[in-house]
Amino acid sequence: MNNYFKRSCTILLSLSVSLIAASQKLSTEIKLNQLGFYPGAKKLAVVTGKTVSNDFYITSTNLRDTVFKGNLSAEEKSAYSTTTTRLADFSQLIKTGSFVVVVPSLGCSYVFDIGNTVLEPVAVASLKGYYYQRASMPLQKKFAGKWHRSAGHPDDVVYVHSSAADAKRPKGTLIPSPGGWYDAGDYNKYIVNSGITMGTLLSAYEDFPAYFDTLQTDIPESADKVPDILNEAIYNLRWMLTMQDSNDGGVYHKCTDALFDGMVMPGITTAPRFVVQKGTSATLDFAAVTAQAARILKNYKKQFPGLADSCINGAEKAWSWALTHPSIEYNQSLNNEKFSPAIVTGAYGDNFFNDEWLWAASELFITTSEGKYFEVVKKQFNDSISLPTWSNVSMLGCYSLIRLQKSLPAFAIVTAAKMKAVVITIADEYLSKVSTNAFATIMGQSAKDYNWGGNSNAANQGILLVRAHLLSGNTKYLDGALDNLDYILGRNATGYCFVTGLGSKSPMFPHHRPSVADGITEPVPGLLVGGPNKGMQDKCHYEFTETETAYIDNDCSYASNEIAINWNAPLVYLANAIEALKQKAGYVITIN
Ligand code: 9MR
Ligand code: 9MR
Repeated sequence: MNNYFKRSCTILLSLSVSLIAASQKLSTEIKLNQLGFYPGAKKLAVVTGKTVSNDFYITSTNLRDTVFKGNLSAEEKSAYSTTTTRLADFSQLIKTGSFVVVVPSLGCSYVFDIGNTVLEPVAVASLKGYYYQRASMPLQKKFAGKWHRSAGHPDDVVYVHSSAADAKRPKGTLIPSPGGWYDAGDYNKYIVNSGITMGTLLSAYEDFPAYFDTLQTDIPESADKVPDILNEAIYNLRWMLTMQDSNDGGVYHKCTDALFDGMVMPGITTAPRFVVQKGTSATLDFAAVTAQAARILKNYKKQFPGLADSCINGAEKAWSWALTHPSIEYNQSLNNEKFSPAIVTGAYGDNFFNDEWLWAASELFITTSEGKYFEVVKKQFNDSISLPTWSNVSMLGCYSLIRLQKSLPAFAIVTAAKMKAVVITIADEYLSKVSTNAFATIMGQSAKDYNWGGNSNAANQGILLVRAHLLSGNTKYLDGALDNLDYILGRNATGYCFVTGLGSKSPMFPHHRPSVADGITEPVPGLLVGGPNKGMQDKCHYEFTETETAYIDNDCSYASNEIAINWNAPLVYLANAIEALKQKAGYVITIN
């Protein structure tokens, strides 16, 4: 038996009179954040089964004590599946403890908690997730627990692929490219996807430095005087630095096998590794990350001698390369017609570069104050910027300019103000549509939210709302961000808590090579799966196939059940931002 029923209500022979016999059984038709709720925050469960009465109850886990009674809202039909919903709102309940929702004739929900620290587990586990993705080093039992493993992919010597060959580094040249995180369920390392991931994690730190200063995730570096989120990011940053060709500043698109490794542990693979063609998106994403890292690491010069300097030098060299190669696309299928061996791993191909220019220019401008970068920001910025994805990174630059607006020169203030307006406009639109969504979330207001890695849309929408909250001080935006975290943790049409190792019903079979191959029942913890994806590109057998239910907890399903560093990062941001802000937002209640 897996963890489905880990925390269900206790089955009792005698029940209090208010609860009918059916309450004894766990009902998966009651969907809610399976970790729980802060005492001072909104508390919603969604009932997707047919009910005979309008009542719901919140009771102790043994069903003996009823602590709250409420009415279900009228039935609504969801826009993106045949699911019908009724909301159970128990926001007024502020008593701390472990409870269940009971709906007569349906049964009871998974056990959830009300408490001031209920979301700490997701904040910590999502960040710790990166440690488990580390290439080239063994994961010790002391830090990795039962998921300890030997090192995988040393990458101390990798080939310069023919697509990347030039006079100074001809085909077959060997370079070192060790370390970094595996991208996802596969064992390759991609600069473009590392870009948005690092930008999101470094921004989490820049937005909440005091909070992260004390957040411990029990990684090998935890004993040093550096915040763990930076320690973790630096592990990948050092790898990224190896991906720049020091001869010209260009950055290789990825460090990869030619073919995906099998579903095996990382330590046993022997296929040769390659760095492939330098490209404009990889090089500009690299410039953005290293420019941002440089200004953060300035404060850690003692701990990391020379690292901040290497970063800013790398960023400037990358920028120069991009100026002379402004639109070099990494087009894998075209390359495969010309070069061998053919490379068939993740493509992260992108032929639209305005957003990478905007992001790199923003970070370089903030770090160096040089006007030439701001010229590019001004040229590339327009009001139509939208939620970030790996191929659309404009917003990351805007977030940074907004964050650091106080230190910007006067001539940049107007642009930063326009960026703020865009963020607030999008946030207001999200909130205005909450009532049109049957799960009362921002996620799922559009069918487009359910694409490959859609769960990261939920988290990225949450970040945008956190930013709107930081800009305005208005708690309604943070409440919206929390609604999307509730989505990720169980208040969704599938009823899954989408983070491995958390909640009562979470993915047991992610498309994640170590989790498949390690012989351990529980998957590697703290990893966010992609979630419902109407594309179902993997052609696996899906039990449910509607837009918001097209998810299957099967390791076949890389289109709905893989994990990826660019999906975990916004979850790290969202969960930790909410933790950092919970006191001020009034979510925490201390009863003496
Ligand atoms: O494991 C791979 C996963 O990381 C990718 O997201 C996915 C799509 O590119 O491909 C997976 O690899 C599969 C490959 O594409 C086809 N043969 C089976 C591989 C494992 O399921
Ligand atoms: O997240 C990527 C998604 O947006 C693309 O549609 C998909 C197909 O190209 O690839 C996804 O990224 C995968 C990458 O190519 C290889 N590693 C696993 C990534 C997550 O599935």
